[in-house]
Amino acid sequence: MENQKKRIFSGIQPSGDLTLGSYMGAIKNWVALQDEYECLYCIVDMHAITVRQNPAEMRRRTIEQLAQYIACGLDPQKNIMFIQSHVPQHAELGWILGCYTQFGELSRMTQFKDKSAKHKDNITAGLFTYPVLMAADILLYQADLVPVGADQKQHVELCRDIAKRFNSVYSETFVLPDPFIPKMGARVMSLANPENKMSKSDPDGCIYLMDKPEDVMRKFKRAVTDSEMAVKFDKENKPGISNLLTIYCTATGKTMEEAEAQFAGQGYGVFKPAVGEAVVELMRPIREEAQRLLADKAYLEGVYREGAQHAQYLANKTLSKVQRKIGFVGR
Ligand code: ATP
Ligand code: LTN
Repeated sequence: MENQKKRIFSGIQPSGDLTLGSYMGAIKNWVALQDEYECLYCIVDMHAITVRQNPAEMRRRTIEQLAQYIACGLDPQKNIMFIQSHVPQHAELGWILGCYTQFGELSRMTQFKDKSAKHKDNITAGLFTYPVLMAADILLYQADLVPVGADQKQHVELCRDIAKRFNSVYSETFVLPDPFIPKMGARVMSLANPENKMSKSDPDGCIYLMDKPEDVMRKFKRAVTDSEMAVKFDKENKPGISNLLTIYCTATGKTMEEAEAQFAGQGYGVFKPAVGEAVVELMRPIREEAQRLLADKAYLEGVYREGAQHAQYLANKTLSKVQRKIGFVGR
């Protein structure tokens, strides 16, 4: 990490199995950017516990998620891959940054509003301060770029505001990060309910990266569309078809014009299975490689242990600078 490359940080919560949404919105771009940047890719288990998790399931998913990161094409030799809770500096900086974040700012976060509406019986302080921990994740590593889906843009903007505020009080300390949001695939919608984002904690209409081909095909054949016949991109009036077209283009690399031309005059009965097949082919090598990697737990353990060590080294540099600036006595 001693060269001049710009830095990337991103993470995904082990709150459910990885989905086609997290692949197209985030991981696909992580893979594309891994040569150009120094990258840290994290499994953010501390974020996941902001809503109740089953402990055994979360442990399983955390390891599987690492295997899936690698299977998607992230090279452990090139990238630092680690588990958030293995680097306690995240929590320490998170506390400090919380003292530079306004209650009002956190109250305006749409993810908090959505999730607190969904988990009415468990609206914890952790759910509320979630974006502060996310800011700590990013700022600890002085990341320049944060590749995420569109839903996370607001959190990255808040992170920037917190960093600016801290810098203006104590002099230049943090790099201001930019979100990196893909032009296509930034917001994959649910197949069952195309008005909603495809979300791993909402199994209805969700494609999981590890789904078997027959399940993927079944979900695509059942995807909610409309009562017309035309395979045309029109987000307002044809949200289901527009979502399927976006998935098809992202999976195959075709442009929207090419896809529309390919399916012109054909019914949904031809189009839907074609999208399913494109996704099956996209996911097949990922699923097979993830299964192969999962058979070698010692290898995966080596990757996350080494990742945490490397991450701690980098995190400590920022954390000690911050502690000194705010007036903590050195240890
Ligand atoms: P949860 O339902 O537990 O909140 P999630 O399915 O929304 O989880 P996250 O872990 O929050 O997934 O997101 C992982 C990454 O994938 C983030 O960068 C997020 O923006 C992106 N992402 C998640 N869902 C989608 C989607 N449907 N379309 C595009 N990007 C997505
Ligand atoms: N909030 C993100 C996950 C996340 C993240 C991060 C993403 C936690 N910390 C730092 C980018 C950078 C989400 O996807 N729900």
